[in-house]
Amino acid sequence: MKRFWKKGFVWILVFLVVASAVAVVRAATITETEWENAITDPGIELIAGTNATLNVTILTSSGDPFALSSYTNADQLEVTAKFIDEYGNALDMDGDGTADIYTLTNTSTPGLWTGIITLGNVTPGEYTLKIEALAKNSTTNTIVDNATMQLSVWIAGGPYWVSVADIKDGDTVEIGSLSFTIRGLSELGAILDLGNLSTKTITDDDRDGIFSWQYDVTGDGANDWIVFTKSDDDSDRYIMMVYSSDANLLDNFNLESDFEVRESDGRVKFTNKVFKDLNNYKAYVVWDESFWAKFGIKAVDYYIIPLKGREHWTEGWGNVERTDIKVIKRVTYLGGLFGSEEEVYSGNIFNKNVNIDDLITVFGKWTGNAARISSGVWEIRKGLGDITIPNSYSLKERDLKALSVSSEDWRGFNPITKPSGRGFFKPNLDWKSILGLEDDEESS
Ligand SMILES: [Ca+2]
Ligand SMILES: [Ca+2]
Repeated sequence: MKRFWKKGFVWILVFLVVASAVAVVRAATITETEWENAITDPGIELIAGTNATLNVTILTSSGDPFALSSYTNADQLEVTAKFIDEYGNALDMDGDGTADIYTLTNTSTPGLWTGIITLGNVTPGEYTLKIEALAKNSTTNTIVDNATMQLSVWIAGGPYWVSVADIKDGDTVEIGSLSFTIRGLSELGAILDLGNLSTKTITDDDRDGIFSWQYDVTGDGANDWIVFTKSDDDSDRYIMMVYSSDANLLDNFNLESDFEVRESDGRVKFTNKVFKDLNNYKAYVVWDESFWAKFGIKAVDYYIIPLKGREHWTEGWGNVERTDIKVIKRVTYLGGLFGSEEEVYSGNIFNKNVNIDDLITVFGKWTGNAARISSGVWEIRKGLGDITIPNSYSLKERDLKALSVSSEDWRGFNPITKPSGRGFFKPNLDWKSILGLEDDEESS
């Protein structure tokens, strides 16, 4: 929410700048910005250590392309970009101690200016980029025309990125050779207990709600970023993000060892179950093991199904956008002679305690991403979560394909291989679509 408002605020700022520019008699306008070598969906995101190209279209106050030929009273044009602090001062973005101002040059298209935005290993987070165009008269030493624009830009700490939801005091995190236990996590910062009486304290010095630690977690000699931030929703939960330039990050992240925990209410929690690993999607059948189910009298089974396709697994602008699943409830009587099926959940699970019938909880716990710079998006390669079920149920892990052809995962009949149903039980859901089988047919 906070970021939304910040983003909204920046847009209001942009609007005010544009509106005030219109009110002044002579003022140019920046009409369009376009990025190359950057993440552009769902917002502008630059990656530390990567050179992005910024293209800007500018019009003069009289609506002509921002070029010397458009002016009779100007002999000098200047277009610059800089990341600014809250006072409007340019920031040092490559760590050499000097503030950085990027110069844009005119392309062969009049009014289209271009420049390279280079970034060192700056702290990941939200930044404001100010673009400024000036037309000057060097004889009178005056500015005869000008335009400015401010953009909110997220700077990612590297092209590989892991997001972990609901990180809290007492959690132990293992990444590569690094292991730490989190203590005293609050808005002020956190203390990381590294073991052997050694601790690392990280604080939110600039009070932007994000605090981070630069450390080589992958052991390749290049520093990575461990970032903590409060989640965007009202849950008060914290998200931990780790950014790296090392692809091994996604494999080094040791949250994958799955284990079972008996909860205080008697239910069993299965942690770090894989929903997505590249193109391999895994469904979970929550199988009724009750007395009535075993004797085929009445069973209530649930199917937790990750949705296939990039549009269901998206991340960007410093947070997880979507990790989508569907949960189908299938009730059968007399071994499937009678029955019904119903979609009981459809949507995002990341950092969400999805409650199904007060029986099952699904929580999207972590994602592992890689930047696909050429297409301007992040790709969620891995998505894992926790599933909590009653002790009168068992959990079966199935590939979507295997589930669609198996007989042992369905009471009575498999609704994909037998869409006409059996007895008085006629399936009414589009199982092929739910399991993403149509996509397979199209692509094969
Ligand atoms: Ca610098
Ligand atoms: Ca590293």
